[in-house]
Amino acid sequence: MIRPGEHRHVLFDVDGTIAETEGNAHLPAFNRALKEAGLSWHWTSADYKHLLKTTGGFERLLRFASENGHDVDALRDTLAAVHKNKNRHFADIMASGAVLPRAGFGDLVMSLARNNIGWSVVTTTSRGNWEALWNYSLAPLGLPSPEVIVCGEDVSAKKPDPEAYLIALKRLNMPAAECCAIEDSRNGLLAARAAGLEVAIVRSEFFADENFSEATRLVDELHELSLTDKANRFDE
Ligand code: XBP
Ligand code: MG
Repeated sequence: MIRPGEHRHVLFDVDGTIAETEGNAHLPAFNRALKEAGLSWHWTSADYKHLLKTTGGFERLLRFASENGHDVDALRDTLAAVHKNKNRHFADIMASGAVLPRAGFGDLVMSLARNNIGWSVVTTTSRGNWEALWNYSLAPLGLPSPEVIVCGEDVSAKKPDPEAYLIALKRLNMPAAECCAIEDSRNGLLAARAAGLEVAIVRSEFFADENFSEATRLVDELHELSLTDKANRFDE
């Protein structure tokens, strides 16, 4: 079992882990931006589940274009603009208050703080998306700020590449053995494991049926990972 009480720091993935942002915000934001660009593409939830195998919103647009026989090079600039507009819509959706953190997230962070365990954010989403989530959904909970925040712009290779996790460990100046990660996707699990971290998976809307055999712990909800004040470790 993963025991962050035996770790000094917990590294949180964002999308799907801290909040169900994919179906509630990224997907509708993509569809709005695609429509505004005059493209006749509309992604269903099933389309998006397939496309989520690629991390990164821009990379996801390129994948869709390629899989559907479009001239990817000719569309590159258009899709870069669609991605930028998608992130504007994402921020608007977050500002509307439509996306709350997952149940138990605030209590988990507070339980870590009471046990002198720090937390950081390791995501390959755009920094603006993290900032929107933090400002509108998380900061109002009165949580301590994460120590380190690694986002998509900080890396040359997105998850499942371990780069984002390796950068976080370097900035924290901590070895992997003193930290653990919480993720919701196979790509995130592979990224964290390749950086040498133990991983707890929290099942999410789009990734619940993925192979998580390399995870140390698999839960349905974040409150299952909360620490008891006395035990100083994840409840079992
Ligand atoms: C997050 C993502 C992101 C978001 C979109 O990866 O894959 O692509 O869906 O973000 P992870 P951008 O949760 O594994 O860190 O559009 O900003 O790329
Ligand atoms: Mg995720």
